[in-house]
Amino acid sequence: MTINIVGLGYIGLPTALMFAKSGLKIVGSDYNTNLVKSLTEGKLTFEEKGLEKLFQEAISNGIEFTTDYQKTHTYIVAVPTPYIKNSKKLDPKYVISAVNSILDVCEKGAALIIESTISPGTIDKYIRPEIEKRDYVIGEDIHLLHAPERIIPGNMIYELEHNSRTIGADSLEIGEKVKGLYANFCKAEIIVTDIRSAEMSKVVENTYRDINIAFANELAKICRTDNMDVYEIIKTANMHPRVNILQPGPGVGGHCISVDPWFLVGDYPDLTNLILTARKINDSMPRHVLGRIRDIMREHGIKDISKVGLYGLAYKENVDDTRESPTLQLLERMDEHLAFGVKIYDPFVKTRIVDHQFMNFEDFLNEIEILVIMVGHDHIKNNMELIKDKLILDTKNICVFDGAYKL
Ligand code: SAJ
Repeated sequence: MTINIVGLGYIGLPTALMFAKSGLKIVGSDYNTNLVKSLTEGKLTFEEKGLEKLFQEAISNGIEFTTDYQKTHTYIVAVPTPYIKNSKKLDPKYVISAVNSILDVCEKGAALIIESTISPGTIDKYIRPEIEKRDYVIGEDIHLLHAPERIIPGNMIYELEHNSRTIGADSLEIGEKVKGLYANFCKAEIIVTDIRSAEMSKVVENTYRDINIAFANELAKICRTDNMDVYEIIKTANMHPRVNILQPGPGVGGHCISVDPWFLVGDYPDLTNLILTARKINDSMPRHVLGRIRDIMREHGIKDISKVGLYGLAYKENVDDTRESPTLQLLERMDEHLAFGVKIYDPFVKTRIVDHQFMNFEDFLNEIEILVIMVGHDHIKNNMELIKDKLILDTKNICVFDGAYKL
């Protein structure tokens, strides 16, 4: 029996490879011809720890990549679910289109498993009607499931195997069958629940983290005004057995934590005061970093913004993913204020995506006086010697020597 994985991005590809490694017959489909071509030629499309090895194993097990959808019995949909900038609501267009393409070819009784993160109620509101339009009976002709992923970029392969997961299904029987499928590679607990609870719990998980980070960021601002060490305070508070405050930083990026809470705000605008405030605090952090850069420039009489270098374009450490990254958010703010010329470097980002981006670390350092650490890549942790003589704004608290400015 073939499993057709639809969408071969950050989630779909590693998931497809894990299934293939476990010995199942896997076909990965994506409408992006270049991506399919690259995978078919044995070239990965993004960097991730352990992915190359897993890719080779999956290839030996006969994984195939194509732009077509397969006629089969099991589909896993992992397409993007962006949000609409103004309304902050989820845009389900890619999921709807994938579901329709599947309905065109699937076998009777097929299981359609949606892994993409969706806002609570999306399946009832947008997916069921697409199926019913075709006079299919849900539960007989098609089985609908939601199995949200939980893996963190940078540690995806390990987490695919070791994180527990949730399967939302209309019927317990089908839910249990799909649980058996995932148990081929997932060694942790798999909980079967209803579809709405699965949708909601996924968004709640990421919102919880967003709120916790917002608290840390707010503490950082409070501590800044009265010259207290926020890291020391969080470390001390976390000694309490029931306290676990996350770390402040230059902002929250990525396609998950900075996006999912908006689904709740968009759908329940009158009920999401805390969630909205947390979002605003985290979105305000790039501006706070700008303020800190201005403080340091003033203190040292530096007037030329091109003497400032931002280290890190990715949204977090040791990944090449730049979606919603705090550095990009900061550059956007600077553009609004007509402040151009700041220099940028990220060892993971090998194509030029912004102005004044350097491809060589030492060239970058030679051009700047103030180094702003936006991302705590291992690369900079291993190169502390090279940056010692700079003025440093360390937004990630990774500098091992005294004298660096903090958030
Ligand atoms: N961040 C902080 N302080 C912290 C931790 C993170 O400022 O203490 C920032 C990071 O620098 C980054 C952003 O938050 O900009 C998000 O990074 P992350 O590592 O916390 O999370 P993601 O977006 O890479 O992955 C999250 C995970 N969700 C949770 O931890 C609840 C992951 O398990 C999900 O699978 C993923 O979202 C997703 O796909 O939804």
